[in-house]
Amino acid sequence: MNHKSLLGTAVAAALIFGAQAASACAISAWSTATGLTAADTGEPTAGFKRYSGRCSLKVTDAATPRFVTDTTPNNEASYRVRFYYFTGNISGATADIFQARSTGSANIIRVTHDGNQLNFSTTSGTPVNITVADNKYYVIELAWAAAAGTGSLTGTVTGNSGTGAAPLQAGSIAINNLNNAADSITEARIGLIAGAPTVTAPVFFDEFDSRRTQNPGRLCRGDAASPANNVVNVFDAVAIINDASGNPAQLSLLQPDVNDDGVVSVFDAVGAVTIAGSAFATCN
Ligand SMILES: [Ca+2]
Ligand SMILES: [Ca+2]
Ligand SMILES: [Ca+2]
Repeated sequence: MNHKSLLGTAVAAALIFGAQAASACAISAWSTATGLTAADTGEPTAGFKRYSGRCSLKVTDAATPRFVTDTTPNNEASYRVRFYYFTGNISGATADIFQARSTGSANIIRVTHDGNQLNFSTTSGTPVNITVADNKYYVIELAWAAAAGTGSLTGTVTGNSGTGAAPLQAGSIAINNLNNAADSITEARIGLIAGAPTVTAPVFFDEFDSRRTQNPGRLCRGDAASPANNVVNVFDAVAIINDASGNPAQLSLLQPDVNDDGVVSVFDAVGAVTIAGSAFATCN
């Protein structure tokens, strides 16, 4: 997938880590991998913490760079991205967990994690810190644009939502009025890309989606019963209980981890029931 034509206004460049069926997890949707192989993807039954579907990407150490790259972007002046990040437990140094780069290998968008905070920056403007907890899933949503005086990097970090109905926003990014018309994006990377923190508990990545002009949006939290209907009801709670049973045949192919702790348990089913009785029972 080295061609550069997929990223359209309405076409998702969704790069998952495996088919949504009982097949092996993979990184083959990505253009290249550095320090990672298919063995770094896997299912919950093998201890992999996924947000959606059966598979996710695990990074267990940062001694050498470990990341996957999407070279689909083609000198984009507008770029929207969403991915799910499980924070693990890292310390001692700051790691780049996301980079969107130019043809000259400059970081146009950079996201780092030091074990306590995510830091969001672009080529100018004031970087933004957002505090995150260890061992929780967060969805990072970013929108970037190049322009003379009106360029911007905006976005949100949402996660560690517990079993309450409302998803919790950890923070937002609003870096505006940038003179960045010369910037463009030609590749994106996720992983522990640079920096060498101590990784006491691994980090995970899931459900990367990037587009030119549309926000990919978040997946429907708690919508766990196939087929996806963007509605959370008792059938989803049942699917979560089935997932929690540990039977590989009963794994949810959707989003059973309501409380964003990386494992599926009865607490997630309780959360789904709470969502079902709330204004969040229907996702947009
Ligand atoms: Ca997944
Ligand atoms: Ca549902
Ligand atoms: Ca959970």
